[in-house]
Amino acid sequence: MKVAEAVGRALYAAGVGQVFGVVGSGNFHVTNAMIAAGARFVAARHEGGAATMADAYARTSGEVAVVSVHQGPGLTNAMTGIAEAAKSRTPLIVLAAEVTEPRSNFYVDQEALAHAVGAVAVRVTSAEEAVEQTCGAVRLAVRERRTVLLNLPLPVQASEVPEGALAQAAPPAPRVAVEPDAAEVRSLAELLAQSRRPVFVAGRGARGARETLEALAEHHGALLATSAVARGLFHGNPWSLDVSGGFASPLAVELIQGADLIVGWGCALNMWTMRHGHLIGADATVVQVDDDPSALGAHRPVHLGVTGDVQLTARRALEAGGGVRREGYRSPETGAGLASRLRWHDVPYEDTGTRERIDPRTLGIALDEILPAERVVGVDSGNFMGYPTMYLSVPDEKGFCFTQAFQSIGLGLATTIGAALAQPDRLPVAALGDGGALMSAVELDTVRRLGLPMVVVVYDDEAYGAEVHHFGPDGHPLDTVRFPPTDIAAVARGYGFEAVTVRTRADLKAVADWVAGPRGAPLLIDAKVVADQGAWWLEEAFRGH
Ligand SMILES: Cc1ncc(C[n+]2csc(CCOP(=O)(O)OP(=O)(O)O)c2C)c(N)n1
Ligand SMILES: [Mg+2]
Repeated sequence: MKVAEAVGRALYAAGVGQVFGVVGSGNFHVTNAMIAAGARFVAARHEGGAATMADAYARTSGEVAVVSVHQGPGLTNAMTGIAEAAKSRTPLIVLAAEVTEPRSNFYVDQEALAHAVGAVAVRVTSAEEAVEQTCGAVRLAVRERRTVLLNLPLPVQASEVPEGALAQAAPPAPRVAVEPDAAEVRSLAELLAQSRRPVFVAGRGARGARETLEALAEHHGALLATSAVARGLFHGNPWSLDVSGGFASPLAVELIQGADLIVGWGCALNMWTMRHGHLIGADATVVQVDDDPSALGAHRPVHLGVTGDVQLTARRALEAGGGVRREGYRSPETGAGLASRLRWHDVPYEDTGTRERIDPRTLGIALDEILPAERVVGVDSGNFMGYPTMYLSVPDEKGFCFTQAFQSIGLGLATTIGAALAQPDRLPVAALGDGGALMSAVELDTVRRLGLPMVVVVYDDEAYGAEVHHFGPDGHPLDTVRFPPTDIAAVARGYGFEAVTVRTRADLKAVADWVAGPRGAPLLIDAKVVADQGAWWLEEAFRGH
């Protein structure tokens, strides 16, 4: 057996069942070996899409995924998606063929590329060590939550592995949950017991810990919020504030600002989630719980940092808590406010729509009603991005996939494909700007080919709205960021989609008809949106750079 085949089989034996990619000569055999072993392969049309599909799949399924690329340009095409995954600490294997001869056309320093974007580089160096090195890469991805580039040099791929080499391939032991220090747990329990208006802000690290956090919050009368990446975690809980940060509703902002104790659970408490600290009251005590000690206080000072797994720490704090259950922040008045005024849907606004263009808020409210609630929403970057995040509700934390750590446009469609494949029973909804949609349009082909029953919503302002709203008010020329109309519905039909151009609320009838069935083809909604005003969450983005 050649190394290429052994590596593919070893990856499958190590627990990787899903591979995305664009296949060229250099990764042909290794990818086929994964498929022969039992893995599912999805061909993307661009490596950038493949990388992001794998990232979103890994995030949503909780399993390590592989993106397989050709040497050189296959890898450079994938770099934006790899940077996003690495910044998000997605356990992902980037399986890349590699040329080691600098005069080859395909040569680039692949190891340096990985380092440049925060990924770890590993190389298969010999036939003897190929299987162990492959399993080591998976171990690193799972245990350290890293995005790992596994370089497969062409000469090594062609060599023969020793007899029985695959016998040692096995899935890595899972990451061990970090037990918190007892003294730190005591301090946390004391702060909770003293607090009168506690708020929990849960991040990606809190996924899977819903019930324990809810129990602890109930004991101390805490309200529950999430960062954007964990949106949906407390869906349905009457004390949930939904998302904290730029997309938070006015009532959520008011209540978070009124907290006397904020506990971040597996959450960076970064400038987005805390609006540059604006959401933290002057006298509020801030606590952060994270199983990675380097995360504690990394974005803002905290009064107490607890190194520990979220679930374990919450459980220990519950055990240490004692005492009686308290009302805390859960007064009848707060409850009544949450029931009637929390949702963006409940916030009055003046509809700015015309016969030619729909108000994006009106669009969001209508789509939220029309589209089935069992959905998974992927969001691209741009001025529009708050609208789907604020108006489209999601059933749980797996219903929202937010690949925004690198703030790249063009990742939203591939994000939704990856998240959809991990949850085939849900309606996938991709929310894109016209800029991001046209940048990534090739993957409409992948949606159609896979038969995904996806709804793609394009918030089409015929511009890079983010830039228009940033520079327009100062009178700068905007010709570089405005475009003549593109018939994106026609583009989608070319890829085999059903498509509708939406200018008014009434045009959404076509969406309701599609939902009613049989959903034989995916649907693209080219929503010509009003673009008079910049979204205020964007101001935050420009402040933060
Ligand atoms: C890959 C990449 N290129 C450029 C940018 C800068 N940028 C940020 S938002 C944006 C405009 C996006 O336009 P569109 O998708 O139509 O969304 P809109 O802002 O109009 O709502 C651009 C070009 C970026 N973030 N990422
Ligand atoms: Mg736009």
